[in-house]
Order: sequence, then structure tokens, then C-alpha cells
Amino acid sequence: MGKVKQPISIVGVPMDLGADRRGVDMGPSAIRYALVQEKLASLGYEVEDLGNLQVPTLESYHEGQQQLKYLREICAVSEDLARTLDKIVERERFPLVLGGDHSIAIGTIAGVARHHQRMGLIWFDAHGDLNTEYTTPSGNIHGMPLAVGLGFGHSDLINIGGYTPKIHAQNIVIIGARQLDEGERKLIREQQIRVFTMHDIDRLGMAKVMDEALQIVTDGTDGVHLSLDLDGLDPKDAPGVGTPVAGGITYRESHLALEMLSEANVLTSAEFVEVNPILDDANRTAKVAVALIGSVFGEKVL
Ligand code: NNH
Ligand code: MN
Ligand code: MN
Ligand code: MN
Repeated sequence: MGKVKQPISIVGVPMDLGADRRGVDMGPSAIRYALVQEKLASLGYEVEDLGNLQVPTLESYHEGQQQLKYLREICAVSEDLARTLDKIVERERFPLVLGGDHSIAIGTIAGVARHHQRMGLIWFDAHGDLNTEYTTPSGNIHGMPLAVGLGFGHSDLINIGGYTPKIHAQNIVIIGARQLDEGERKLIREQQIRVFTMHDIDRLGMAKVMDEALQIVTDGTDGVHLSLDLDGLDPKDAPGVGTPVAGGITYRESHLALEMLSEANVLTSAEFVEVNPILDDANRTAKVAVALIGSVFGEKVL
């Protein structure tokens, strides 16, 4: 694992069915407009952009179940994404997925985790994304993907890719949490998931948090996936997200985290989600995403 300068394949998933703010479907375009491919090429990587997957247009579908909005359509896209990533990994390339709302992590994780005996997972987010149809306050599937990976939730979601669970609580960390629902807190306690809340980041500092996080996600694993929700950052630094929460990770803290991840040389796949250019301030959030992608792939000042 952790292949240096492994060739990269970019996939865009213009998904907005998992969230209730329009515009996040333009996330992949916004990140491309911020020159993601050029950034990676400048760091010496061979990069291919496979373009976007097809996502049905929200207005042409019925919401379906109140507690699992657009379940059918999200399942179809997730299967497509899982198959797409499976092929990228088989070609020994590094999958870099651009969202889209965070429901895409269901398909991303399904596609990559099958290639590992045991996969570590870094969930960088203001939220836990640990809801199920029984605990969701919104019915939005983007609030559920981490639970789904662990095997909790609707059977159609947890069985994407034909297997469940994809990941194990002992090898997961959540970084940046500051807004959790009651059902999520319960699942965190029951599953003993290591959550580095903003309180922990304030107290320990990001360097200590990452030291501990890297231990957890590499303990007995043969791969690590990064799922980075831009709302993990403070809205002052990343305003273009659907569900901003004050008091988040700063621009520099987020870079330090990803620089340390890059130095550890363990990452095998990554996704950057929830960039919403309609809600943004002149594409700043996509530019932050590209800067963070630079750090993940080894960009240094000196
Ligand atoms: N927890 C809320 C829900 O399940 C909000 C989730 N929103 C996110 N998650 N942006 O990252 O609806
Ligand atoms: Mn395969
Ligand atoms: Mn999220
Ligand atoms: Mn979030």
C-alpha cells in the first residue's frame, strides 16, 4: 500500500439526491475549474479524468420514502460508482472521487474496500454520517454513509457491491465532528468509534490527533480511504457547503492533517465531497479542495 506516485484516476459524481440543497451536483465541475488535474500533474503524477457518472436529475424523480429520500436512484448510482472504482483499483491506479453529496461514499467504499483484507477509514466531517432510516432527522441519505459502511441501515444500501460490512469500527476515525444526532451518539458509543471532536482538536492540537488517528487506521489494515467532507472545515475557510457548522477545522489544521497523512504514505483512495459552488464565494471551497488534494499527494513548500 501507499504507492508513491501511483497513477491517479479522477471520477466525478454529480450527486445531489442525498442532500436537500441543490448545487452540490456542480461540485465536480467546480473542483475541475479549480484545476485539480493540473495540480496533480504539477506534482509529477500521471492523471486521467474519467469524467462524471450519470446521476438522475432530481426534478424528474419522486422523493420516495420520507426516511430514505431517493433510495432507488442513490442505490443505482452507488452500484455504478462501486463498479467504476473496482476497475480503477484493478488497473492499479489510485481512485480520486469528486462529489457530489456525501451519499457517494456508499459506492466509493463498496468499490475499494473489497480490494483489502481490512481497510482503515478517515472520516473528515463536521457530522458523523452515522444515521439510519430509524434515526435520521432529515431523511437525507448523505447523513448515513458511515453507518452503511459499518453494515447499519437499509439492506439495499448496506449490500451495494454485494457484501457487508465494508469496514470495521476499530479502524475508523472521525475528525472534526461538532454536530451529532442522538442516534449517532448512541452508535458511536455502542461501536466504540474513535471520534476526534473539535474539542479534542482544540485540546490536543491537530498533530497529536493525526498521530493517534494514523495509528488507528493503520492498525492491522492493508489500505486506508480518506472521505473528506468540506464542511469539516470552518465555514470561514470553506463557505460553499450545504450544511455549514461554525467552529470547524482551520485551513492550516486541515493542511497539516493531510500533510501528515501524505507523509505516512498509507492512503489507497480518497474522495472530496459536498462542494456546492452555488452557495460559495467565487469558487473558494473548490480551490480549498484542490489545495488539500495537493497536500494529500505530497505538495510541500520546501
Ligand atoms: N446529521 C444530519 C442528517 O443526517 C446532517 C448531515 N449532513 C451532512 N453530513 N452534511 O455530513 O441529516
Ligand atoms: Mn475486483
Ligand atoms: Mn458528510
Ligand atoms: Mn458534513
